[in-house]
Amino acid sequence: MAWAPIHDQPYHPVPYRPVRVSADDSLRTAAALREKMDQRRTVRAFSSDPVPEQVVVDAIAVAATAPSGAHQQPWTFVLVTDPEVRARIREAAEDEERVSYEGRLGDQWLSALRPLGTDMHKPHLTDAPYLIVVFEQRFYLDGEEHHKHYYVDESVGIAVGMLLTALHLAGLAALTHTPSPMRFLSDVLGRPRNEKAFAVIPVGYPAADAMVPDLVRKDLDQVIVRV
Ligand code: IYR
Repeated sequence: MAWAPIHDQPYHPVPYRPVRVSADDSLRTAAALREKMDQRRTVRAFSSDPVPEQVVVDAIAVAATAPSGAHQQPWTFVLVTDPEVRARIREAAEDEERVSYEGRLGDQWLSALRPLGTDMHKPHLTDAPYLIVVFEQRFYLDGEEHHKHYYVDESVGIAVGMLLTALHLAGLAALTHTPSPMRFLSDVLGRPRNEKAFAVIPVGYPAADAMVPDLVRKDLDQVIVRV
């Protein structure tokens, strides 16, 4: 069945009968995934080595399976490869970041960022072979008619999480970059007025000399509360 806007569609249930996975297989799969995902790191230094585009397209396809408010799938993934467009994005992002790092962020925010070693320079925006610019669709635009989308941030956040997972499992590195403000992305990429930039995700292989901060994840007993 082809996609159509979901508003005004009737409820049409169909059977869902996935094969039951044995407890042993579940345990094995979950433990392996846990170990693999614990190796994911946010990378800020990318190699310009080429990456098969289909890997990135498949990862975006994974993201687009995310659950969403009222199944409205309120996302657009702009896959940017054009070096000129990437250069324009970098220039505009660095202009904003300069203002941020030179005062807009404030002392508390700057000290929160210190362990990450970030600054106003964003070479990843031109070094990584792909930028995925994620836009959230605040509403559906049908001619002049607006249809509000629900739980847009939650939906797009889940989709981005799935995107980062898929990219990592496919052997690629990524960075969740949120230049602020992000308005310039709509202008540079010519996006319609129902869309708002959510994140810029450079994707590629890490640079051969990539370094990451020595960060420690919380223990599980700090993040799980059993009731
Ligand atoms: N957007 C800025 C600052 C920044 C903010 C947070 I919160 C981070 O986790 C990392 C960076 C930048 O990209 O440098």
